[in-house]
Amino acid sequence: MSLACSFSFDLDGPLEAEIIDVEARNGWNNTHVEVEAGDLLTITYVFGRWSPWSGEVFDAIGSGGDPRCRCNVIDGVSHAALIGRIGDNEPFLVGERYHHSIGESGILYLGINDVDLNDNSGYLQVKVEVAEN
Ligand SMILES: [Ca+2]
Repeated sequence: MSLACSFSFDLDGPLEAEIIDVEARNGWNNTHVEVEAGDLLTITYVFGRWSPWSGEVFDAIGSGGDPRCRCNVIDGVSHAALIGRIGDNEPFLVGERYHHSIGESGILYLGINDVDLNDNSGYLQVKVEVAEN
């Protein structure tokens, strides 16, 4: 029996991967990851808990609750969920995993779906991977 030893990984381009802490108190955390339109962006929740108010903690899915609450950055999305934004473009839900080809170029920001940051605490650790097209 012989094993073929010529693996050929035909990736579309270099893969950049970073582990980033997203602080609940910071609003939009600058990941310093720059993406370009057409890149395949993958954001994966690794671990951590954060709190949008004292007394309760959540992960990247957030608290659920009333999605129409005025406390949210993105209406209709779980309060305290992990959200993202590229440059000054419209924010989007990340949750536990985001995996899409993106249509915008700029710096990636990550944050909590919460407009009142003063009573927040904790952080989530996430993995950000960018595959260039
Ligand atoms: Ca809050």
